[in-house]
Amino acid sequence: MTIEVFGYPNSRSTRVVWALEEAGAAYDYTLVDLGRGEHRGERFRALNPAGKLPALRTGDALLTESPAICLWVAETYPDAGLAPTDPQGRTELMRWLFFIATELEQPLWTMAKHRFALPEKLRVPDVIPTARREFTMAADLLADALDGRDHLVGGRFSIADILAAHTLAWARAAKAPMEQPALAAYAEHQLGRPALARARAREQSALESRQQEG
Ligand SMILES: N[C@@H](CCC(=O)N[C@@H](CS)C(=O)NCC(=O)O)C(=O)O
Repeated sequence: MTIEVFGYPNSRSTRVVWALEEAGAAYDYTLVDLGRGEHRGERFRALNPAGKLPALRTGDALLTESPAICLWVAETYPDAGLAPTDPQGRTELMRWLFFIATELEQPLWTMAKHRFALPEKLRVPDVIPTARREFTMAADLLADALDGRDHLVGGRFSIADILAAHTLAWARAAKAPMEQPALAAYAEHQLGRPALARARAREQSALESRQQEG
């Protein structure tokens, strides 16, 4: 099976590359240079009309949406144990994947859009305090769930931890309020995994190769 990931360093593609590294999967990595707007170009849009990263191509299928792609990795490499298989564990896993995508990540994205990502005339700085408050509420809930636990689901590392830790790293970089001690300890622990270091190195080296090509 050939796997091709389309990504860019420090974007949501890191989640997918991290999951593939945890699974010990072989994959090709294609850099889509967000800085140069390649995601909006005809070539990438022919593959993913949404013009967003990450995307993963395998055979004839093109997969998008980072939580869904991570789930595909977990199910394609079951021996890696990246997702529970029992009904209750799967429901818990889905609960956290949806929670992270809709409750934890969205306020961060709203802050980013209204600080710098949207064209200036579309930014509404007044929404930022509300988004900060929403992020704090979601982070409190996550911190309560993690109090005294190293992992979100099933007492072991799973793709829920990949999504949560990656989002917390984003929150830290965005200086979002994150005062809950349980979150800092959890993020530190997950972000120190060797598979994440390999994922970051792979994405960074693709960017450097591209920069050398000019
Ligand atoms: N919900 C999507 C979000 C994808 C997304 O917004 N990706 C960003 C990079 S982290 C992107 O490609 N942005 C380009 C744009 O919106 O023009 C996912 O989780 O995969």
